[in-house]
Amino acid sequence: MNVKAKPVVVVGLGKTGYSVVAFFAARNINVVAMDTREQPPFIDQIKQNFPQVTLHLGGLDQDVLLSAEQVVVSPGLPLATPEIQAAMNQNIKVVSDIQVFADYAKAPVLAITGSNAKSTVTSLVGLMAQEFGFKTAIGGNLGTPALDLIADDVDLYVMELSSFQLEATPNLNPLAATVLNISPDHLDRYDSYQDYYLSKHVIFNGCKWGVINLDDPLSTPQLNQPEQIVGFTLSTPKDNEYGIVTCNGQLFLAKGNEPLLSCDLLKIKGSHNRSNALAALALGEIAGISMSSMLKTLQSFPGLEHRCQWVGQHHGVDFYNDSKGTNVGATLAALEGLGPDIKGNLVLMAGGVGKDADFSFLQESVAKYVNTLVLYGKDKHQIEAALLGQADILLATDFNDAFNKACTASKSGDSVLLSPACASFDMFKSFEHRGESFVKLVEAL
Ligand code: UMA
Ligand code: ADP
Repeated sequence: MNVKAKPVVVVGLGKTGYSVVAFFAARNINVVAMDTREQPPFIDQIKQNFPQVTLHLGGLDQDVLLSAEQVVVSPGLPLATPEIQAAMNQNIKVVSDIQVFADYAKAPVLAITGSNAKSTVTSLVGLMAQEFGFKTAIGGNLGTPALDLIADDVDLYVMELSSFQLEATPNLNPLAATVLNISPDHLDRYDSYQDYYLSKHVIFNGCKWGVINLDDPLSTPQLNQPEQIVGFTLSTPKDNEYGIVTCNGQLFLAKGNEPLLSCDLLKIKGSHNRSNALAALALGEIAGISMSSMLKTLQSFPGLEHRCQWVGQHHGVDFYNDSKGTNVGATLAALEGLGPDIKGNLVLMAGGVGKDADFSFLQESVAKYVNTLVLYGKDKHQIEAALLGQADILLATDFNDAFNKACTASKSGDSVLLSPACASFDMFKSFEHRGESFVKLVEAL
């Protein structure tokens, strides 16, 4: 190792930070790592596997940051953190792990962001590519850190990217990029709504193809224009666009005026999922995946756990787990997607950490589809104030109490939907933990 070289400073020792340390250590690059926490999640693994790495814990060391060749900052830590800002002001290169990934990845990259649907579309396109026979690496915000995916034999990278990752990724240069949709989220981290959605639009920097949601103006590139554009829409598509056509009274996914697949054959339900299927087709075609592989995958993909997932029926009541509904836009999509198919009354369980969201955007859909709203968690009173009068509201003391109240409020033929419109961190480790807790309560009935 060249110990005299300026170090790469890795900030944050969660999943991302560990992957960055491992990546540079494997290339004999001098790494220093730091975290604001005394006991970050991957500290034991770092000490054991990379004893040569110098550690600074319990705060960010300004002098070390200013001595860096480059700083690789984890997505959970805002760039506005004063020590990071000070480094940027001294022209130290501060980037995300995604920028390092972009610098090293040799195969084409499909880059997917948006306020919602990222994981669904990323997984769908990844499965399509695998079905076609591409050696496909799938990850990013979805779970596997980007640098863990770098390998010489990869044919295609399919990457889910968050605004937190993209804000420090100036040069991604993907084959194709998409901002699937925009609705308010993470307003506790950004100064304004515009700051939030513009941070996503750097995904188009240097990209060849932009895949645009024609139903959402904020999905259109705002900062840089891709060389070519493919649009998708839930309306009738023009030539070379993806959309929906009606044939003999049935809805079909279509390209231009050519019907491709009856929507009844999709396992993922709701108009939002039709939009997701169209986005996946557009991205997949650009990557060179055959139409037959894509349509086969669309017919077998059951959807991901915790996304509008039917998890059981007890005493005639259907239970749906949409724990990944962590913002208002997602809960809106769940209500609009499931609502029309629900025959009896709908009981919605919502609450948690609201991230400064405006819950009044839910008013219309709640009034239309929800009979009883059971609210729990840190920001339950904010939601209550925004939705007063739109449905019967019950306030719960904790998650178990919310579930019991939802069960009491429902009878045979009704449905209970957990779609919190909030993050889970006030009561759970993650949205998965929240969804699993819901499923356990359903199973115990
Ligand atoms: N943190 C500190 N001090 C530090 C560094 C981090 O307190 O010095 C805190 C952050 O405030 C945050 C937590 O640690 O609360 C985790 O942050 P992290 O950057 O270490 O997170 P990782 O474990 O590396 O996981 C990240 C993504 N998490 C976030 O962006 C918060 C994961 O997305 C992603 O799967 C993983 O990298 C691999 O790419 C999760 C997520 O919640 C699913 N993403 C947000 C979302 O989808 O809404 C953006
Ligand atoms: P992300 O990775 O962006 O959070 P997911 O695919 O995990 O996206 O879905 C998250 C939530 O968003 C789900 O709870 C689902 O109800 C909702 N959702 C899925 N597709 C869409 C869409 N096209 N528009 C709006 N909301 C959606």
